[in-house]
Amino acid sequence: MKIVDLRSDTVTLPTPAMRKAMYEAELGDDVYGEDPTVNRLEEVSAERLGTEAALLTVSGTMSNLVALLVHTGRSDEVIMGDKAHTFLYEVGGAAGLGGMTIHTVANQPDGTLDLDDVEAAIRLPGNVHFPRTKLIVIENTQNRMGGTVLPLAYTDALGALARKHDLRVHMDGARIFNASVALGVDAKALTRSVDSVCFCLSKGLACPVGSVLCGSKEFIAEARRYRKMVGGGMRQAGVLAAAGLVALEQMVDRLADDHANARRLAEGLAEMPAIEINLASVQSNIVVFRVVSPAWTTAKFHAALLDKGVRFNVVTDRQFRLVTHYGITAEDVAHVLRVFGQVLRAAK
Ligand code: TLP
Repeated sequence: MKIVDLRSDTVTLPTPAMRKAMYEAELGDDVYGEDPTVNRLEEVSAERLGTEAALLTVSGTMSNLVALLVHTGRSDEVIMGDKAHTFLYEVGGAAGLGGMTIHTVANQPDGTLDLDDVEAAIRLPGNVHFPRTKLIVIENTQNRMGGTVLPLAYTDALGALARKHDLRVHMDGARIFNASVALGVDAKALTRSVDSVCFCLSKGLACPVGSVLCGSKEFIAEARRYRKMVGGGMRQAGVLAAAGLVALEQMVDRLADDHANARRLAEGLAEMPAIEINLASVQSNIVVFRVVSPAWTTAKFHAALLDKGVRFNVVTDRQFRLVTHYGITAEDVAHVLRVFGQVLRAAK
């Protein structure tokens, strides 16, 4: 049976060029700062995102945690969306390991945080009762809202608001290159108003492991200490960085194919009466939809598709997520739409 895996872009396998680069990578001990391939990836990443410095970490979760640790002190408050990955899916590390308070504001359907909501969430300084607000976290693209892309004018406006209140901004840019490709805007511009940003190598860019945290020289020097603290000091990590360098060179522009495939999927699903989908939210490689027909429960629908070889994730009750990526072709999309059609027709 043909299997099409749309659970996540994290399931991507490294390309032949990556495997070759990994095999041939020049290596050293990165905890001593001596791995030339890691050093090169960090330089190239900083250049791509317009920051002074960068740091290779194990995962997006580690990059976000380390960034939050650098930006805050004990009990300090961090404002983020109620649908932020860092709030929902990072095991509460900010509280559990960093002693931070998280103050959520509602993510809007387009993935943004309303600037008035953010301003209202900022604690008045000087009141002995309050934790201190230190940081705002935004996510681009916004995974849970369906891979929505934060526009440049928005990130600039949020940055200005943060500066007005002397706050820092961290961008969880796990899929920042998807945002850049979707908007046709250089990633540098999307990060010019934030103090730190991380992006993932191991999602749409198809690397086996890794995320890169970017920021000022002082920020990265501190981040390097916290990365060590949380056990993320890797040694001959150049084997991973080598794949990252290939990814930045060869795998960014092709994200447009993933976006086109997601669009096709979404448009096909929109024609099926049992399914409800907001086409406006499909802006990158993620498709979130609901099954509204009473003929189905969440578990029954999920199992029926899995049984036909189509893998995807449940988001919440009746809500599902499909993610396109390097391993998915236009033919796979056509196949998946045929299977959805068959399964839905059989339920009538
Ligand atoms: N997202 C994964 C799962 O954890 C849900 C996925 O399949 O989408 N920020 C964002 C916006 C993410 O989507 C993810 C991973 C992370 C951070 C964490 O990255 P990793 O998995 O490398 O720790």
